[in-house]
Amino acid sequence: MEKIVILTGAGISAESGLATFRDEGGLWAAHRIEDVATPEAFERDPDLVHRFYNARRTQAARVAPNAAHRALARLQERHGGEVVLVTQNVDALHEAAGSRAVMHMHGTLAGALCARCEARWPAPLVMSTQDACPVCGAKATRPDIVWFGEMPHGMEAIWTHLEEADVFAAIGTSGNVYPAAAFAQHAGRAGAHTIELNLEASYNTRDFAETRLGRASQVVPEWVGAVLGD
Ligand code: BV8
Repeated sequence: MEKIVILTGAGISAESGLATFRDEGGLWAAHRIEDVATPEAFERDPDLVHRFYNARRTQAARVAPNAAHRALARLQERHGGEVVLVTQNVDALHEAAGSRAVMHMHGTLAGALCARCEARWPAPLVMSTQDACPVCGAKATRPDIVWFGEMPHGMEAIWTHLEEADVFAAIGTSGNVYPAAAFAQHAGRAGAHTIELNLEASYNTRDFAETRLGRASQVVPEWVGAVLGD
């Protein structure tokens, strides 16, 4: 049976009520990346960075998965071949929809990390510079999120999955951020059929053999239905 590798981005969570990054009124309209999503930003103003992620963590706790998340969980459940789900998203909506083994390449809002000893633990809803690391006691706790200039998680395994994929689908991502934006080309070169499911053609739309435009809650269940033949 076909091995399917999927990459999701902020667009799959948009209809659940979470802001994307680069759309109208998106996160980068309200904050500059340099001020809230880089290690230098955290060095410079950790309170501002904590405020940015506390707001997103609180918002993410309030929303529910939509039909697109549920369709991917159904695909994982019902497809005879391997389905690998990689997400750039830091929310937990794939898990809430029943997906398993989700690879959060950019980290998660649910995780906390010690900038001193690299210990990890479940993040409280509100994090602050006054929190002490439960392992080393340093007041150096940060969101367990991959910022710009930091290495995304699981890259070795992801490149191998892409080389083994028969189908690679990118869902709700603008194709602006690397290395995720290079996945379609990498999978295509290794022989995968590449498909983008998005509200509008992504920045790297030329890397895809097939494009299905529309809202994720529409096009993802349709695509999953076609794959499962039901
Ligand atoms: C690294 C966590 C190296 C934070 C994020 C120049 C050229 C190439 C690369 C670079 C360069 N300069 C710098 C770089 C590297 C940099 C990069 O790519 N920069 C870009 C801006 C040029 N990348 C990095 O720094 C990465 N690390 O390269 O490390 C290294 C090597 C060795 C050792 C150490 C380090 C790290 C990147 C990760 C950064 N962290 N997020 C947070 O979440 O707060 S990235 C951030 O953008 C999010 O994670 C998100 O996943 C990602 C991409 O955004 P999208 O998910 O695509 O969202 P976006 O809003 O852009 O698009 C939404 C899409 O949905 C749109 O297409 C829209 O049409 C669609 N949509 C909207 N509504 C719907 C919909 N679709 C369907 N239905 C709807 N209803």
